[in-house]
Amino acid sequence: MEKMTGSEILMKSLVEEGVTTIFGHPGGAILHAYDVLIDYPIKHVLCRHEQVATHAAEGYYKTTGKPGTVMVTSGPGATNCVTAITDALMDSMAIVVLTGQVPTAVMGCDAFQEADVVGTTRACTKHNFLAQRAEDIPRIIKEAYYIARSGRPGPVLVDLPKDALMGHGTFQGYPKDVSIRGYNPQLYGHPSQIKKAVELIAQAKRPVIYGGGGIIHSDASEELHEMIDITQIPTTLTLMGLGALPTNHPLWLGMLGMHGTYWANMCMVHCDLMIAIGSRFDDRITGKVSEFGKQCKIIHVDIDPTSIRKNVNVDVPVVGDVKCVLRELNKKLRNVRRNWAKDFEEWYAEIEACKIQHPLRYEQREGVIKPQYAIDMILRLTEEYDPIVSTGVGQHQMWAAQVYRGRMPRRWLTSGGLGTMGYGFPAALGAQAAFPDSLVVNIDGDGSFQMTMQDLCTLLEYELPVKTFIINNKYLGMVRQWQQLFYGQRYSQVNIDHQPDFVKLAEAFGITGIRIERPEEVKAGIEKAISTPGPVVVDVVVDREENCFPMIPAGAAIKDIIDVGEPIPDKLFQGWR
Ligand SMILES: Cc1ncc(C[n+]2csc(CCOP(=O)(O)OP(=O)(O)O)c2C)c(N)n1
Repeated sequence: MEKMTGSEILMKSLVEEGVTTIFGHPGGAILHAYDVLIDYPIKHVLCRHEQVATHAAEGYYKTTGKPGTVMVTSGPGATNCVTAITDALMDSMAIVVLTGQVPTAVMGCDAFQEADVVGTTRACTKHNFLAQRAEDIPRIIKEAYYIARSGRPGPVLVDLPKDALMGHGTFQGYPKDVSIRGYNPQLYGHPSQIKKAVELIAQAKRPVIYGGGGIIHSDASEELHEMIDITQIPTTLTLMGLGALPTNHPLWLGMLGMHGTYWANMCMVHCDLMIAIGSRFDDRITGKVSEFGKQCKIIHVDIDPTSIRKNVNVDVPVVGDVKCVLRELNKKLRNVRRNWAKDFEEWYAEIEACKIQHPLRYEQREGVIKPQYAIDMILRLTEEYDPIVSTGVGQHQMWAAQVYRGRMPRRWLTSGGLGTMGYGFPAALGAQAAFPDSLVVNIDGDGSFQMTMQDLCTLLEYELPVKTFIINNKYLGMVRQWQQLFYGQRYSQVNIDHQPDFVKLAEAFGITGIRIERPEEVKAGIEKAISTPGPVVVDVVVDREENCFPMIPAGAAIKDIIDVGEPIPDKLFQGWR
């Protein structure tokens, strides 16, 4: 049996695991692994910040379905990943983060660049490991990837002390199987729960399907289509679920939630059955929980048993992988004798009326570019390329989600659970590294972009032709909107009109920069960005004070949704006016 250093064992294990790309940034404690990396067939993308590397790994995972890998040094390298690791946990992203650590002998001694990374990330990883000896590494790596991608996907961290990397151990081969005591994600729904679910669906008069990111994670969009084909039930998706159903599907209701479509939200209020699939009843969806789903029965399909009845009481929980459960459900639903579409005629008519009364709308007048117009045009003009679209966090994100035109899963990258500004650009970078020939479009905010824009270098170095469109309102727009609506227009620390000249900034990085300032320039500017080879940054200067509607104010019930141009009811000011 071969003796090798821990670093060699690590690289061999990663290759065996099928890892072909690592996003990372080197440093003292992880130096040895970086030295060995050179000799292995793994592409390394050197990001300029560890948060970027980690979001990039999320983008890689979301677009490929294969866990993303990150490698960073101890202390500051590892702590710089924490925001993105938390982001990955909240959005169920399978990533494996390999962190260097000081030698075991000095751990706990305030050694240079020491941080208790296992302790720090306990609450923000699905699981974490400390690999104390070289020979533990293959088992730990195998388990790390297995845990990251199985069940409800999530981030796993492996802390690698320097002596474990530099020390020698016997490599007994990479394990073929994994068995982790107490960890057995359940794939198939319980037959009696499936039966109950089918009974409820068969009787429903006003049902709605509310799908989430779980559909994407379990590659179940085909099964979802099938369910809709059989039952003809109108379907809405959460921010994380976008792409699971083509947005031109006749039963597609648009996104639901705080800034979802008026009619999708109304369906949640007026339905008699809610079929939640791979979604977790986030507060951005439920609004005031005590008012949520009072009028209807609820079926909840989820692989994570701990998410069942966490926020909302449900009538029929089905624990299992969304794909497996939908297959089982579809098999049974096929046998239900019912004229579905006919039975739902009244329900469809009601939804249609609501849609006509409360459409998504904005008015593009002369002079100044409406952000919705710019975003709509970006998505329209890129549609034919079947682009991968990422966003930052804020108003631009919500507008992009409202008019998202994706027809396929794994093409939409956005930070849902944690809402991390600075996510869009690195996620796009990671996706482009996975799909160098795809069109990757990052719709960003001027505030969000400034959080991670240093990695423009990385695009150039690795020939990643990401097209970034900054929807530039010179404000932390979403916060300004809340201050305007709920804090009596007292704007506090939201003005960011002191900002770099984004065109010059791009040029300083060796990248094409384009500015679009007038409505009539929008179309040509976007087309130029798409046709220009290589990475491009487009500064789209938009109306500063546009607000994002519809909106369910935080803590309000869904029925209190505010549409475009409607006055904000007094009770929502909570005394601040
Ligand atoms: C890291 C981080 N810090 C703070 C926030 C709070 N926050 C949410 S939206 C927002 C403003 C976003 O501004 P910008 O990126 O310019 O987008 P806009 O809303 O103007 O479209 C802020 C500060 C956040 N979500 N993430």
